[in-house]
Amino acid sequence: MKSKNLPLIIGGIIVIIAIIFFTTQDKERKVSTAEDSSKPTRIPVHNWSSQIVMAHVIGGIIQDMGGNVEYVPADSQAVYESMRIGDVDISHEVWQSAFGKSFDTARDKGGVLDWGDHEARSLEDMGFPNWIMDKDLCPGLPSWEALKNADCAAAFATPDSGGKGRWLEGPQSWHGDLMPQRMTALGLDDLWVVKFAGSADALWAELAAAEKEGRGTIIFNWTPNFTDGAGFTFIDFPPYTDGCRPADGGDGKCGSPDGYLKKAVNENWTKSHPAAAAMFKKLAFTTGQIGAMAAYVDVDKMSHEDAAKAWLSANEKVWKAFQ
Ligand code: TMO
Repeated sequence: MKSKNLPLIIGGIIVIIAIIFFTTQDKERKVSTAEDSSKPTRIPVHNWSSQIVMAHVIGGIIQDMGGNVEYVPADSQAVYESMRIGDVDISHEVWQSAFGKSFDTARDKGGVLDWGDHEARSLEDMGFPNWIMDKDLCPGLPSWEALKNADCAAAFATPDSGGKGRWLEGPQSWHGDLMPQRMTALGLDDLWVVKFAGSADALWAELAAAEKEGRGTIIFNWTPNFTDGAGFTFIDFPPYTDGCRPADGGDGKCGSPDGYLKKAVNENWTKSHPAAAAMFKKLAFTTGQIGAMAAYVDVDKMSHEDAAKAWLSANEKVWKAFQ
């Protein structure tokens, strides 16, 4: 009798051990997420595609963990002070060239923490589509010294540029007068003028228009972006060194840094939302991943929300590893 029941008893014990094992595993996972306040994590939204898509990607990851999120439209310079005083909780694309100074200021005042870098490095600078070199519109590019040539400048004139060559800068909210200052410092302003685009979309429209018209164009652009690998070259300016910019006391004769792409957080949020904070610290995207987020919008013309959903479903292994 006894020996007949033995397999049943052993089987029963195994099942009970398995149930205990899996329920405690599950509990452990839920407990860490349940530590987080149900207050929404406030994620800032700026005015370029990868940043907006990544906001929704991160929001989606936090929601998957059981958390709540809110998207807050924010100025891309003022956001660091907003984060410091707790009006937004995180910043997921701190670009060194454009925002390093504002980030440093907020961090040094206290209340903002450096939460680590993405895997991608960043560059934000003036450049041009490669067909301009194929057409030889400005011999000597990508060296900035090619811009000293009057024939080169003339090939980059537009109706609003007063006969000078035009640099189409991004919106002035990104880095103020950095490019006009650089143009003057390098002695290029007799031949060239800076105009500001109203939006990132205006930059991409300019690329298409210039190609159609067969005229030169120099625009502000950055990497990681959807233009990576699509035939865009950044101009080689004199190298960046710490302090070379007028805002930092320098003479302004320098290009942009080979920069970091950083994450930052409000310190109190890391205490109220420890599970989301641990995930966000681990989160680090590559150049290819960030370029793909932008391409869903700027190439495939998806909405930012749909782009984030598409990215999340195509890259589940990537983001599950951060949780
Ligand atoms: C901050 N940006 C990526 C537009 O240079």
